[in-house]
Amino acid sequence: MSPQVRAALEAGRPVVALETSIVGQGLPAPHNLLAARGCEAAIREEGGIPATVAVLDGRVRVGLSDDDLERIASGAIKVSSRDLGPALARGSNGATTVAATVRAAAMAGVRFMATGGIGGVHRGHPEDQSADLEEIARSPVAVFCAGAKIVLDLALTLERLESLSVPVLGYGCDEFPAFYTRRSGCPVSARVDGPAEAAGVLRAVWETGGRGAVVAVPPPSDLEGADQMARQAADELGDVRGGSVTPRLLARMAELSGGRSLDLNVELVVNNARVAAQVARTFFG
Ligand code: PSU
Ligand code: MN
Repeated sequence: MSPQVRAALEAGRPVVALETSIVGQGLPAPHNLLAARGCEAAIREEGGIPATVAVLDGRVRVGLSDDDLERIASGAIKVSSRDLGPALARGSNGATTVAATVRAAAMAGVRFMATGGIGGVHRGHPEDQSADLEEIARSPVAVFCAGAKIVLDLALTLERLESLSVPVLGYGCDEFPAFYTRRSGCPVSARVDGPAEAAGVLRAVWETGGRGAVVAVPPPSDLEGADQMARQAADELGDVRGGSVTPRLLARMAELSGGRSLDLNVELVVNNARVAAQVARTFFG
């Protein structure tokens, strides 16, 4: 843990964890570092402390310097929760997914985390389910996101979260956002309006034995034609499977949208970090 994160946790200040797979794999330069630095700045503006997570030189790190961030941007393997052991033992540099990040956050005692979109059940390949879902169910961390990427099967993803007993809280919305669009047609399990209600609901979730929760924040704007582009990107994937599916789909969405998906991706992840910090501040206030 960085000294700042440790001191903030000891003082009961609002700490918000951030993932780095978005830096290492999800977004190309310069959007990746813009997103990471934008999230950290938004959390600080709201009076919070950012705790960006990665594996560096085989150590799980909670709270990165800007040099550390640049090392992740310049080349790191994708580390989901099951990859933590091998990455540590081999001394790797790793960019952590939501799954690995919530695990690290839980180990450090951080309760709030922000990302762009969580992983989920892939369209047409329901056997490809992100470890994000199980790991959120296990870790007492609230994950702020703009839903799950539109390239996923949202209805099946929500079914899995229901089976795993993970509350899906719509932040000022009744529908689960679809990352590039505000509406998906799929209902959330409960709606929360504003930081006070969100903080109160999370407190009650944790007091009644709940562990992880998803807080779904609608993206600031909609990407025109996102649904069509997502279908095309998924259709074109062919035999690609496993961990490279998500980065490939995101890259194809960027091409098909002429780069607009990248700008929206940066905007929405920074927005999620800001909302997470506002809720964390209310929670600890
Ligand atoms: N969604 C994005 N960008 C990303 C990811 C999701 O818009 O970079 C990353 C997150 O780190 C998420 C991971 O945890 O992809 C899910 O990958 P997989 O499906 O392999 O579990
Ligand atoms: Mn996957």
